[in-house]
Amino acid sequence: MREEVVLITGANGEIGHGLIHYLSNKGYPIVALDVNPLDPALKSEVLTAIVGDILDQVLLGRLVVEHKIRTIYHLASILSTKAEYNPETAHRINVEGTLNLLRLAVEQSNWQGQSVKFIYPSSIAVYGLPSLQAKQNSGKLAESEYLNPTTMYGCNKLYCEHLGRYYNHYYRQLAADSNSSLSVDFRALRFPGLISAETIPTGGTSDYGPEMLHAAAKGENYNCFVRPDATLPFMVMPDAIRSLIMLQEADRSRLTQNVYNVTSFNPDANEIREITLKAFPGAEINFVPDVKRQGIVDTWPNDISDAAARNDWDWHPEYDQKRAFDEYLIPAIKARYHARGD
Ligand code: AKB
Repeated sequence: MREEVVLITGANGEIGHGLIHYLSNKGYPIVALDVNPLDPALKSEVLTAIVGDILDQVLLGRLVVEHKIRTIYHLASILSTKAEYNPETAHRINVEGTLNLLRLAVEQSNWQGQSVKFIYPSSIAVYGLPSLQAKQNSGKLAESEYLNPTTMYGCNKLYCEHLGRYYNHYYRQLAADSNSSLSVDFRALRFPGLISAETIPTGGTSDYGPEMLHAAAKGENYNCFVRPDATLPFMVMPDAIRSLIMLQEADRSRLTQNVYNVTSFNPDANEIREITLKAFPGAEINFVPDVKRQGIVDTWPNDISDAAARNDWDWHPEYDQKRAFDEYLIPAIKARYHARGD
């Protein structure tokens, strides 16, 4: 009999790192898929590491045959800033790639005669506020507000939320009509900017938070690409991983929606600079705003409401701003670069 596995796409990314550590500690067999060879540090934690593209239908077909995939964490995507350099390529990877994985979930469900869970990280990029004034006055945005994304990445994420909802509904209906158990159980989280002590993101627009801290710890000067007053919601990686697991484990009958906001704290860029300077007094951090990246941040919300997640599956972040920096980010980042001798 084929072993039941968890499939993680985009396994090499920063969420992938945290998720692989977590799931492998819990004893889950993991099939890790990424376009680049898996970080050697993760190799011993997965059952199989596959180098390949989510647009490669043959590769995905092979996955269906070779593994019994019970849960898919589809993390692979091109982030917001990078997507603007080549929007059509981003669309192919972010949208067609997601569609391929949804189809894989259907085929797996068909083989197994049971539902396959599809966990999808969406983003605050799905929001698009019309002006800075609206951003400042809109408070905590609920899932249904201001869904007018201005970036290709935001459009892709919003559309894929809808695709997931469609697959949920279509196959549930089909299963009911044909008395089968074929179904895709799609669940999405809208993440704020994420900050990890272990990895630095690439190609995102909320990257100034993690980049500032990591640069200071390495003794490098940092030019922050947004204004001091730029504000976004953030969360640290341990909470992001917890939220993915909690949503995956949540009782389906309690879920009132397919997409849930999760968040923790929402500092402006100057606050992150102040905290960083306190931890690394010699650091040099200047503000050199980039018009395009600042323009993206100006359309994303200052804060989002995670009330539905709190209500439906008892979500709450374990790290507020103080705890995130004092107990996780600063000690772990110091230890990391100290150990490497930077
Ligand atoms: C990005 O900046 O593109 C991501 C995100 C907020 O989804 N970090």
